[in-house]
Amino acid sequence: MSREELFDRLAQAVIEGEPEDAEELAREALAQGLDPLACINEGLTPGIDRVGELFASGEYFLPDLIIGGEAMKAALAILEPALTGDQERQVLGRVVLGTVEGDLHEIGKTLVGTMLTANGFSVTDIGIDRPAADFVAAVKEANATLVGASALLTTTMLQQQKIIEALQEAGLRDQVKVMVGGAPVTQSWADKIGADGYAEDAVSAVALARRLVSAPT
Ligand code: B1M
Repeated sequence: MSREELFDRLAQAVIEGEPEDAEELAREALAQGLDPLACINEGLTPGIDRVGELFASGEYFLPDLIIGGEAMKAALAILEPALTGDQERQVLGRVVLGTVEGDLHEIGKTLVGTMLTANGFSVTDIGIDRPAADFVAAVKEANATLVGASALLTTTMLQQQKIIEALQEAGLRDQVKVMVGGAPVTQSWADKIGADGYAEDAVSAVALARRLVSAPT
């Protein structure tokens, strides 16, 4: 199977909601020596974006969204360890990462965490649907230098602002840089709420995190 055909079939497995096919194709891609990040960016992501479009246009319903997400997760479970590798690295910074309160979307957040880990950050992933207080507690616990808040819904973006306010109230705002992301989030939103940075995707999240901790890019 050619590289393009494999990417196309990965996308199709997500669109059709076939976790087993997605997993098998991911294994095949790695066996062929394909770059796991390219499999994600050129196969899985166009697939899940198409699922989102079909949902938005009313052709897909919630179960389709769920099974599309499951298919993407099944393939990521195979591809992500290949991104991380197992070399020992110098820790560039300690990151507390989570999806904000009221928001159950985990795939993008987890991918950002994997990429940060793969690039030398120590990541405490506090999960999904996490209130601002949990971010604050995790910053204290991990003595973190960076906070990453993911939000996928226009209604939950507001929680990113709550996290910044909670860090201020806890006297921790000077200790940590805050980065925000997620499909509806923009640079102007990040500026408006006083975040230190916005990243559009997992690759730019790594570049941003490096910049925020002043590591060479
Ligand atoms: Co939901 N959902 N969903 N969903 N879902 C969206 C986000 C939506 C755009 C679909 C649509 O209508 N087209 C829409 C939001 C509309 C809006 O508010 N603007 C939507 C909706 C409406 C809903 C529900 C309300 C549906 C309902 O119940 N009626 C509901 C809400 C539940 C809740 O959270 N309270 C809901 C539920 C779900 C599922 C749980 C079923 C499922 C998630 C499964 C899971 O995560 N385990 C799901 C899915 C799969 C999607 C879509 C199709 C895909 C999201 C995804 O995983 N993308 C999504 C449409 C879309 O985005 N195309 C949609 C792949 C992932 C790699 O990308 O998460 O964008 P993404 O992350 C990227 C970047 O955004 C960035 O880097 C990542 C990697 O490149 N990034 C960061 C993300 N976080 C970052 C943090 C950073 C930096 C970068 O720094 C900290």
